[in-house]
Amino acid sequence: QRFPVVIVGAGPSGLTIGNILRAASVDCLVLETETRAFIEQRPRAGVLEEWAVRGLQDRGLADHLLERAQLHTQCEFRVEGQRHRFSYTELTGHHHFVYPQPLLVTDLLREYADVRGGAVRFGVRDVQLHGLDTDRPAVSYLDPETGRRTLVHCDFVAGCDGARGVTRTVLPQQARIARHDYGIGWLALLAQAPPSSDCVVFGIHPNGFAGHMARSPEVTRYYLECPPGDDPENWSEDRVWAELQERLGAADRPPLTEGRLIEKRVLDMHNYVVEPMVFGRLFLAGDAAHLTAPIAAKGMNLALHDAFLLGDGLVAHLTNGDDRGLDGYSAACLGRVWDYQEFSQWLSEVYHGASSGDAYRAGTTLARLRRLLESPAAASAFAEQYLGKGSAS
Ligand code: RFL
Repeated sequence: QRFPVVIVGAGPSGLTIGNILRAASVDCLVLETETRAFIEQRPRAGVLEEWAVRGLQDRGLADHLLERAQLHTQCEFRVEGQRHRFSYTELTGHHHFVYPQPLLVTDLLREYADVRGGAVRFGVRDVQLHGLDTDRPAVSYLDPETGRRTLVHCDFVAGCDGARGVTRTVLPQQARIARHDYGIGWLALLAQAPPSSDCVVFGIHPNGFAGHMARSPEVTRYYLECPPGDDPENWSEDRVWAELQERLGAADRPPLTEGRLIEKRVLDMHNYVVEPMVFGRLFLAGDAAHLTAPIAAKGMNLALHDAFLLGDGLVAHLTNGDDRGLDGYSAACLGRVWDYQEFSQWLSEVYHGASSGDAYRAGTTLARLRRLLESPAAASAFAEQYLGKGSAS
């Protein structure tokens, strides 16, 4: 078999690249370890930045999203029982879109496979990459039906297989992977309960950070800071709701609306960045290349930014022999990646300083938050970073 491009991973980055290639009639094959039903339901992100939605829209990939996404215009910090609203749209004229990741993946997959005729194999096992430093690379995998190894020749491999994938592991020794460990955990929860606020709420509390994010009228995402590596079984429904009520409590608001927990997992908060994002004919995109803990809700946005640049770069090379996009790919992605990494670190201190057990850090954290709420210059700098850099390039 031969395809100009093999895309490893059917997440937001891989499927966006596949759609861009198919729109230009470039053939490609997407390889995915999970089933279609599984990836169409896997809950994860939900916050999309305006430039990212515009980038999807420009490529004909946002019709459903624009019909169904909610617009978010403000967020709220809760500290010591007080509520502090931060209206970023009032300040900047820009907003966030909230659209659950499984819906976006479903839209992208339908468009890719069912409308644009893209090839995809689900349930593949033991994906291996070959000859990446030659101009005749290949990818092989175990076919789930026959159990036989299938070899696919290609010109390029897009490594879009996320944080636990295989493509990052084949990088040569000299590739630089910069890592940062926050030393904290977040218990990530999905509750079968309507949102308890019309916006994202951040609870800054000595017991630890807590977050509230609407996902749909029936489902709400919550986060609770916990020790890294904590066992989700330590968190009974009663304990979860008691901590959420305490950390997100506000004197002038009724208690949160409780509901059954449908997801409960501990995320160890860490980040990494692979530099450069290219090795021979392998181009990494999304979480395969860089992870940002969900502190600032940036991961899916970065994955889409990479996908736009890589999809467009591959099309330019394969249809016009124009190499500029591919040559500049890594540097163009990494500018935004490092910008978002820095913002995540800054925001992490706001969220976690008060519960660090260190009175000095708690003091500076609260000063940071006060400045953000009181100084117009600090507020507009925060709004700009929270909403993400403007261009969809
Ligand atoms: P994905 O989505 O992980 O997709 C990778 C795909 O590759 C498959 N795969 C393989 N396929 C073939 N061969 C292999 N060897 C393979 N190994 C893995 C996987 O099954 C999967 O289908 O990566 P992609 O496309 O780079 O997209 C990245 C985003 O998914 C990620 O950054 C976000 O989910 C991060 N994130 C958030 N980002 C936001 O922008 N806003 C948010 O509000 C937000 N909230 C979150 C999040 C991530 C979370 N978790 C679970 C880490 C909330 C959570 C809880």
